[in-house]
Amino acid sequence: MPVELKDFHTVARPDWCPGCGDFGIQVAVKQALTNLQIEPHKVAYVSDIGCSGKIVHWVNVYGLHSLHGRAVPVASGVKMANRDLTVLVDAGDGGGYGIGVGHLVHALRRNIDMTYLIHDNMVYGLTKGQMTPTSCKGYKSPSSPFGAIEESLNPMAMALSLGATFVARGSAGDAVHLTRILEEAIKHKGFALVDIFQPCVTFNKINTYAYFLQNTYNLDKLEGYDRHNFQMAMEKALEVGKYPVGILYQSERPTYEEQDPGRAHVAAVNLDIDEVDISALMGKYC
Ligand SMILES: Cc1ncc(C[n+]2csc(CCOP(=O)(O)OP(=O)(O)O)c2C)c(N)n1
Ligand code: SF4
Repeated sequence: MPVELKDFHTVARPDWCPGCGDFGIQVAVKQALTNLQIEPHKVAYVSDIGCSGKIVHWVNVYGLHSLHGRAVPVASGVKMANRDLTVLVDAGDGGGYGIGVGHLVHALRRNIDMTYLIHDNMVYGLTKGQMTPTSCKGYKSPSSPFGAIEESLNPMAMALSLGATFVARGSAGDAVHLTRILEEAIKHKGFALVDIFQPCVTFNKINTYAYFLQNTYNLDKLEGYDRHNFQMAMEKALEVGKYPVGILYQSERPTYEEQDPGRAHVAAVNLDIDEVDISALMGKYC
């Protein structure tokens, strides 16, 4: 039976603030999975803590709401144990680029096959609007009342410099374009980072839907842009002024799991353990 959009709906309804950009991301995820005809039971969706993290409650697939900053290691374990699953991971910019940035660095190096969606609203949404690593310099918030002193993090350039094989940016306000990006990210063999501009309509009154509309342009419409050209991608990532949205970069490199010695073709979940004798091991502890 063909997979339909409604297969991904849940009975429970999201409790995000009306107008939150997370709605657009949720629609795009469901639509991308439908377009790719991936059955719900073949998807594992791991999330961080935050408003963004609640997404796994409202997409009808295997979901795991993990710890703040720790969604990537949990998802890595899922993929290593069952490589047949399509693994999606979601986090906010606080979880993904703040407390969890170390895990992102190593995930980029490892290139485990999964898609990492960062709901980049440039604030900590769930804890009421404090600045995050992607807040613009000068951004005033409860934790930066005189304006953010630090330069904001450039996740696109960071990912490229760490050997990323898929780097993209989308906008929650354009769910159609975001769906196309997510389809490519999910199909990509390796770690795909998709940063998504996601307006937090309650706490961020600067980086709004209108702001992102005015300050982005679509890379797909840029004549001559080659997403397989690292130099071009880095130039775009470092560009000052408007933000490019679309797939900045894609390349091929063996995944971590393919290179895992002895287990290159066997997921742990498929190992035949019936004949394994653990009595000697157990003897040590009895
Ligand atoms: C280890 C840990 N530190 C801090 C918190 C408190 N906390 C919960 S959500 C959150 C921030 C969420 O912001 P972000 O990751 O940007 O996601 P958003 O809510 O904006 O989607 C924080 C600091 C926590 N739950 N666990
Ligand atoms: S606080 Fe912001 S990010 Fe959280 S649900 Fe409301 S609008 Fe969305």
